Amino acid sequence: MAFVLENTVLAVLLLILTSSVKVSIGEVYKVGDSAGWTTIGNVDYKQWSAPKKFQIGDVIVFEYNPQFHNVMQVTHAEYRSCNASSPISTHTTGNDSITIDTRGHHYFICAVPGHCQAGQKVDINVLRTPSVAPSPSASSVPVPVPTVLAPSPNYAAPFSASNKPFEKFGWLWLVLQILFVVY
Ligand SMILES: *[C@@H]1O[C@H](CO)[C@@H](O)[C@H](O)[C@H]1NC(C)=O
Ligand SMILES: *[C@@H]1O[C@H](CO)[C@@H](O)[C@H](O)[C@H]1NC(C)=O
Ligand SMILES: [Cu+2]
Repeated sequence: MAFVLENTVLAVLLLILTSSVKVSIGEVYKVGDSAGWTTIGNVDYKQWSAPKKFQIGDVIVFEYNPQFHNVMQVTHAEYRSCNASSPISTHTTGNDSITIDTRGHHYFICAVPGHCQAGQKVDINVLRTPSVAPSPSASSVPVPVPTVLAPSPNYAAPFSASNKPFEKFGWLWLVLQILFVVY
């Protein structure tokens, strides 16, 4: 019995470890995939974003011809009404990488007249991460990874250090919960 228990703990720990590693690396999402950010071809950006599990630290890339389009982050009401009169932020390079660093909805529209109305608008919704402990910021900051994806080590380092005990405690808590359910 003890042997089985130990194996279960190990398996669960491994599972949680691998899943949390996956969570901590920011994914890069190109809006519209190969179509990019456009009004051509009636790209359904709702359909594009709906199945995606966006996480904090993910990078959203808008690729477009800056002569014809732009990117503005707006509020929900402005997103719905395609109102670009007071954007939260404006991006105009044609190759804009936006790192998502808060939970919830992030609404983006093209402010060129008619484009948002034609469907050039997207909602990036970051849900709660299911595999990490319920601490205020533990899951939110990507652990610095030695790849080009690591967004800013300077910012991430102090956080990940201070969150270590929290994360460990979270795993332990999860394991105990699972064991409690199993036995
Ligand atoms: C657009 O949004 C701004 C700021 O939110 C608001 O003052 C303005 O009335 C809105 N315009 C329209 C046409 O809804
Ligand atoms: C956009 O920028 C990324 C790096 O941030 C680069 O890899 C990519 O080739 C660029 N795309 C275009 C069309 O310039
Ligand atoms: Cu446009």
